[in-house]
Amino acid sequence: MPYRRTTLSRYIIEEQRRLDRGAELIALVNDIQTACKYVANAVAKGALTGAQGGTGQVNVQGEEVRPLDLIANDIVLGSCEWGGHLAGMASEEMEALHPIPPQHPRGRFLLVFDPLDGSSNLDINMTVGTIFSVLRAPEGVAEPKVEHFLQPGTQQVCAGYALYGPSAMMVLTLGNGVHGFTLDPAIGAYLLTHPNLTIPADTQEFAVNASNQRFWEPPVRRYVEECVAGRSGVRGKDFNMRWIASMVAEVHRILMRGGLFMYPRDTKDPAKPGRLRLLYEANPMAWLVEQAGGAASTGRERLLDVQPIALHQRVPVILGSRNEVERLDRYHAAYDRGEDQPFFSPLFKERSLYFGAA
Ligand code: AFP
Repeated sequence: MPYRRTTLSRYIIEEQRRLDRGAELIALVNDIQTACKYVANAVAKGALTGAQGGTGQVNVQGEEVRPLDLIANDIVLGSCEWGGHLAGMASEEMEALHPIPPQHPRGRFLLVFDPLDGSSNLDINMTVGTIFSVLRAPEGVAEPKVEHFLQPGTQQVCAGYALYGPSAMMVLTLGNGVHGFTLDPAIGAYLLTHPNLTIPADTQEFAVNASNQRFWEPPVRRYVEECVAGRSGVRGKDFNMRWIASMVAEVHRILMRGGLFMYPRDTKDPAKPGRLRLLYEANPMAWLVEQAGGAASTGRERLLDVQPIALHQRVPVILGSRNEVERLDRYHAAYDRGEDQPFFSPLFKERSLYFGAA
C-alpha cells in the first residue's frame, strides 16, 4: 500500500524521536525539502521555462551564471529564511553571506548550499542537483559572520543533495546512515526508496575529467595510468571510466553502485587548489560518502578534517570506494616522501609522464 511508505517528512520526525534531535533541525530539513521540490519543478520544465542559456553574469567563482542558478538560489533562500531555524545562509551564487531578514525569527543553524550544481548541463537536459550542508551557529551568535561558517566538515549536522534527473530524488544523512527518497510527483512527496545506502570497498569504475591530465600531480597520473592499463598492468583488472561533469550525478552513481570520483589538485590555475568548493560541495558529499562506508580525501588529508579558511574555498576531492581512495592517499604519501620507484608505462612502452614530472 503506497500510503504506508515512509515519506521524508515521516522519516525525519521518527529520527527526531529516536535520536532526540531538536525539532528545529527537523523543521529546517522540511523547509529544505520544500525548496528542492520547487527547484525540481522548475528544472523539469526545461526549455519551456524560457530560462535556457546564460545570463551574461559571472558568479563569485568566475563561472557563467544560468537563469536557473539564480531561480534555484532564490527558491532556497525564500523557503528557508522564514522558519526561525537559521541564523544565516551562504550560497555558491552569493559572494557575501545571506543574513536572515529582520522580519523573521533567527535560529541556531547555518545553511550552506550550491543551489544548482552542474548547471552547465541544463541546456543539454542532463542531471543536475542541489547540494546542502547544515552547521550549528556558535552559541550566542545571532548574526553570524564568515568566520562562524568556517567549520570543518566533521561539524555538519545534516548534509545531502537533491537530484533532478529522470526521477527527482533527495539523498541525505543526519549522521545515522544515508537514505534516498524518490519524489512521487503524483502526491508531491519524497518516498523512502533507498534506505541505508552503502558503497562497496572495491570498484572497477572511476570518474575524472581526463582532459586535465597534463595538469595533474604525479600520484594522480600514476593512479589513472594504472587503471587505464587494466588487466595488462599492475592492477591486474580492467577499469571502466565515467564523466558526467555534474558532481551530484557522479556521487549518486557511487552511492548506488560504488566507484571513485575525483577532481584532484591541478596546476591549471595556480590560485585554485582544486575545482570544487569545500563548504557546500566537498564537505556534504564527503560526509554522505563516509556515512555510506566510503572514504573522502584531498589525497593528503581526510576531507572532513580540512579547516576552512574562506567561504568559497576550493579543495581537491577524491571520494568513493574506500580501497581506491586509500590507494590514492598512499600514492600521494609516497610521492611526497620521494619514495616512488621509476616505472615504465605499460601503455606506451616508455618512461611514464608520472616520473618524468616527479
Ligand atoms: P557547474 O555548476 O558550473 O556546472 O559546475 C559543476 C562542477 O563544479 C561539478 O559538478 C563537476 O564535477 C565539475 O563542475 C565538472 O566540471 P568540468 O569537468 O567541466 O571541469
